[in-house]
Amino acid sequence: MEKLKNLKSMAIRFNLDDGLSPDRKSIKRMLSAMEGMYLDNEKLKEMLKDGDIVVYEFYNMGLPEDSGELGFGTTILYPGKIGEEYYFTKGHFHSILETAEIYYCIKGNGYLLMESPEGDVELQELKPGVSVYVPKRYAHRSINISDKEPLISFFAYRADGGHDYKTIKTKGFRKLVVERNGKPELIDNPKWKA
Ligand code: PAN
Ligand code: ZN
Repeated sequence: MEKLKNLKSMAIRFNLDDGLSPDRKSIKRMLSAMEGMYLDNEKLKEMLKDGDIVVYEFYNMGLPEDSGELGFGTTILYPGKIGEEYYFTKGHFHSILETAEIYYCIKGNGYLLMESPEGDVELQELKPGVSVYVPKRYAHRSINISDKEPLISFFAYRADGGHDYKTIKTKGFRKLVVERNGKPELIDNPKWKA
């Protein structure tokens, strides 16, 4: 029994219906924190007049940021659109660019949009039971294309990878997923800055 103490294992519960954990507090990304990230920022501002809302929430287990550790948790991305753009997560590169990541979709429907600094774009559909491997060097963003269900995924990556949000915030992704004629479409981002 003594030895068990040193294993420092942990069991964290994530609810399969709502993606939330009763064991940890989630980080909530409000609509107000997404200012300037969607194409139609005027629409976002208009929506904010009716009050702030949670666009997505996710977990940070607070593990030491050591190369041997893993950061993991769920992301719950709620359904909605701003203009013709579906709700998405901010998206980021990892500070250690050579960091890969695993996503495993539990619920909902959407996409994982990925982009390398050289401009290679990858798009993978997320639906329950699908695991997506995000290669090292690729920025990544979740997009929820459902109009009613949250998109829930589990993720894991090296805990010292860090997050670089600045590049995406200032340049954006080269591509966007928008709804046209009731269907998702991948388009060039007219606001993308080289
Ligand atoms: C995920 C994301 C999470 C929230 O845990 O951090 O989905 O998205 P943003 O971080 O882009 O706001 C992950 O990819 N971690 O590395
Ligand atoms: Zn990541």
